[in-house]
Amino acid sequence: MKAKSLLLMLLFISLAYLGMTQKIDKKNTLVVIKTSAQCEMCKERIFSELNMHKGVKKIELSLETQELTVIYNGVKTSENELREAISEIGYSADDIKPVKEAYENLPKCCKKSKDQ
Ligand SMILES: [Cu+2]
Repeated sequence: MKAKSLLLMLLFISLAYLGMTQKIDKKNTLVVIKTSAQCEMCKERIFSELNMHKGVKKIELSLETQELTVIYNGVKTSENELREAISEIGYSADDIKPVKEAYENLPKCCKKSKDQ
């Protein structure tokens, strides 16, 4: 009887723990997005946009690989919302194309090399 209740307690504890870790994961979701960022100016533009975006916690961008890493709260936003936000300021985000007007307004050095 005693062993049974101990086992039951253990089960409850592990279930509660599992629920907790899942919540923590969802609130700290990581995504890597391939962008069309070309230079430091692009980096600044993307950072200032995403820093205002709800749920965004941490951003990193490598200009060498053009890969943007974002840690975000998956309850407040989603990877597709992030991609949309990037496309709205003129950059491609994975297979989402940049919004045309925004892209055209970018300085020449920030456009894709084929358009320079
Ligand atoms: Cu640029």
